[in-house]
Amino acid sequence: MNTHDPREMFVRCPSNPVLTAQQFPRMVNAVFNPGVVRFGDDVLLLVRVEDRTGLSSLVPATSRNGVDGWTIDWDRRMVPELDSYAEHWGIEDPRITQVGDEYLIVYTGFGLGGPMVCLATTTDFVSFQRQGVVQPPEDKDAALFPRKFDGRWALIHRPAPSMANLGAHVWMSWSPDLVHWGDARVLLAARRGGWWDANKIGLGPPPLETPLGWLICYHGVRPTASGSIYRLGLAMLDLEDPRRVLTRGDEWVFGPHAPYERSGDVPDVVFPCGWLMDDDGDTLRMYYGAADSTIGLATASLADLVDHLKRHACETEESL
Ligand code: BMA
Repeated sequence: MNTHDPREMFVRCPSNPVLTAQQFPRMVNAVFNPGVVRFGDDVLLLVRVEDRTGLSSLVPATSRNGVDGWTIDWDRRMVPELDSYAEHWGIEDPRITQVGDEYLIVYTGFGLGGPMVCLATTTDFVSFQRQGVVQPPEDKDAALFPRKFDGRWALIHRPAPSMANLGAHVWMSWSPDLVHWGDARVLLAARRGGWWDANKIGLGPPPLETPLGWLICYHGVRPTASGSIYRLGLAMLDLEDPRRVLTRGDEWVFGPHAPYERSGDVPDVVFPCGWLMDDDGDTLRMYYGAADSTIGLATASLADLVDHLKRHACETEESL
């Protein structure tokens, strides 16, 4: 087994996993892949909760310090519209972008045609206004930027090709109104061959605005003889034109090592859907699903991540 290396940039919270199914008021199977925002004085996780039907809903959990003392608002959960086409088999993996007082929740609807990208909005995490399907199946791993560029919203997403051997890449699409989408193009391509992020990649948390650009964290899925390994890498996009990839790292920066990441419903998975910048402007807290079973928290210094990206900028054409 790979053991922990103290040189890793993301440091796991000593009380990991910070949230488990046992803390929920109902018997549920797994809690994972939460969207994350600051809400009032609290950290709010919009947790993907898979109950014992196998289907998922999204449940808000709040905590003052983002580590413990969670209040789980079972009654305020976003319940899938099981009689709809788009959410017939549940709702999953929310990524939340705050715009003014509004929260734009981009989530996966597990619908009759497969996974698709859906949008809901809320101001209070009590009532959720569904805005419909924004990318048809199969498509997932999507999030919005918090501001428009030249009057257009930008969405990062990951359509799945019908020919899997051609690779599943990260795309960007544009919309004037969050309803009509187009100008789609590949933003980051899955690499090929032996790379950790060969063949299939997808966005993690929403893009993070930094003075140097939009920091992107994405997962790479490496198939092995005993299943897939989900690991995380970084890229930086141009601040004013996020279609421009300034830097893409060569190495992964976080992968499954801890026992709760290495075993669970889906072993060897770390899957973040949200991160938060602390008031110091440097401490980045990443919340992630661990082995599709529990929620972990890992912290990194933004300065360290940026420095790592510079030192590990991939120069080969395979990064494009
Ligand atoms: C992805 C998504 C995630 C899940 C991951 C690992 O395709 O469906 O919800 O955490 O697989 O199983």
